[in-house]
Amino acid sequence: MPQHFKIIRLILGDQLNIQHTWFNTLDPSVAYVLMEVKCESEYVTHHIQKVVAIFSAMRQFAAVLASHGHHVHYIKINDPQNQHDFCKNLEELKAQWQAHEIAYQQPDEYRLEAYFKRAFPDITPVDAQHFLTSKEEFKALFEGKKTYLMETFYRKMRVKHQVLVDSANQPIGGKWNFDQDNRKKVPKHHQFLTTELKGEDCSEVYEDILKAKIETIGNINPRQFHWTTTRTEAMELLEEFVDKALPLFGTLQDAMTENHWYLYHSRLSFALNVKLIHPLEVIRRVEQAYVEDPERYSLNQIEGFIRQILGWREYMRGIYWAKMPEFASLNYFGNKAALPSWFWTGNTKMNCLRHAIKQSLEHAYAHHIQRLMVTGNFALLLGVHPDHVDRWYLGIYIDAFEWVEITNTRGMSQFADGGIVGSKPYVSSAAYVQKMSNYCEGCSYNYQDKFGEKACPFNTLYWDFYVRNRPLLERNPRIGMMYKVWDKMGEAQQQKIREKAAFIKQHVETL
Ligand code: FAD
Ligand code: DLZ
Repeated sequence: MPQHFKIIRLILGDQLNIQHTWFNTLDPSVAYVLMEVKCESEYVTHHIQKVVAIFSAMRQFAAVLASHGHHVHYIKINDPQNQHDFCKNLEELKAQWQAHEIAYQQPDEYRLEAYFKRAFPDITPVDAQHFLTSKEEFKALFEGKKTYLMETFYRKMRVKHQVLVDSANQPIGGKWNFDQDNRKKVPKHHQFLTTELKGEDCSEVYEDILKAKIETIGNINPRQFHWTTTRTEAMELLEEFVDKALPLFGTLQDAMTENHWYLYHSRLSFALNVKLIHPLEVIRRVEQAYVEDPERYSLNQIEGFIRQILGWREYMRGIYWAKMPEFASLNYFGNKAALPSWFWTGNTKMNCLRHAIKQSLEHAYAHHIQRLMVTGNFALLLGVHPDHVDRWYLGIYIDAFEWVEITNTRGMSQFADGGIVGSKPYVSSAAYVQKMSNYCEGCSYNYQDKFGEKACPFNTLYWDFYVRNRPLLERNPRIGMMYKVWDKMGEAQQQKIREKAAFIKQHVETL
């Protein structure tokens, strides 16, 4: 008996939101469609763990929907009838089922929004029911302003969602921000309290990806796959985080160490970004921990964590929709260099970069400060074209979806937006890495040296960055001081820095 459905509802790989109102009623005239398509797997070279995580999460989500009684049609990557194009597959099913309506949820990426608008000009997408700010709301907040500070936005969000505020809408604890308590290094001999989630076997998905010959980067152990790919696992991860990591999250959120790959970070970004879990669920759970046990969960831990999700995550999405598509081609400094080839192997003598890159290849993960102050910092100091930097970040990280990747990379990290996201570039010499990590201890380079053979390349490139970008940065009130220091340095030292920087750039492949 041929099947007939009146309505086809598409679910994208990052729309695995079981709490969506679409699923509130069982309707035999509706078929839900998920599809693994090559165009999504190949618009950038993804980390193998990212593709496995997405396919695995999609397949399990489809099974949950079916177990609830919904009709689900799932197209796998190697299915012979798969045309590897959302619209072609949908049109074919529409004809086959004699359906008269296609529906889809608002995609998170501009690229896909444009594609669906072109293909289905008469269809209005439904809300994905995940974010806490609408695109229109954020656009209105931004209207007529060159910048709109994250801090201003975050405070509005605290009040709007009544998070950590009292009855007069003032911040609990008397302050909106506890950042100054949150910049500690990992103490020597620190025993980490966090543990790994036990891995699952993902060999079947992995074999399918190999068979489809999808080009990927990075490593995987398909029998011990530890990323959360179901809502149940995401809820477990949240509980584990609250129990083991939250008590120290804030204190050590900027710290880096060779001894642990995620320290006290939550690893919830993938589950959040594919919508297995809702941001308010996470925020409310963390708030509850504080209310129940304020001694164990001090306010700097709680506020520091909530700021990331209620503040940064929503803010980045707002910037994305307010500034795309122009944002994707911004290159404030006119940078042109390529990324060194060791960004794909980690084979460099610079210990911080070696560790952050090898860890990214191993786990498809690095935490915020590794991304910002190690790899991102180095790329900016070297003058790498932001397109190359974006592609690397969009490919390598498990949680990388353009709306949150490009705003963090091109905006916050590379300052290619000239100051929309941040008020000054996040660059530093070796001093920052030394202060916040144990990377410099085992390094072939000397973090205190600027010119010698063993001088840390960050030190020279740091000055080179400021000097070559002087016309663009000198008038920035947060930076002007740097040029005073440079001018006082004296010609001989300045010349040495220029020569050393030129040497480093010429020999970057062998660093
Ligand atoms: P935690 O440290 O435990 O933080 C909790 C949650 O807060 C995260 O899961 C995430 O949802 C949110 N969050 C924290 N910082 C940010 C931020 N700056 N922007 C948006 N949300 C934030 N995050 C992504 O989700 N996808 C990306 O592609 C991505 N690319 C980045 C690129 C660069 C250059 C930088 C500097 C940061 C990037 N981030 C990105 C932000 C951040 O690094 C990751 O969200 C975080 O490392 C994920 O790990 P976690 O879940 O353990 O985070
Ligand atoms: C990232 C990704 C990958 C690798 N593969 C698929 C896929 O085969 N099918 C799918 O529906 N989604 C996939 N995704 C996630 C999409 O790229 C994501 O939905 C868009 O980036 C919109 O945010």
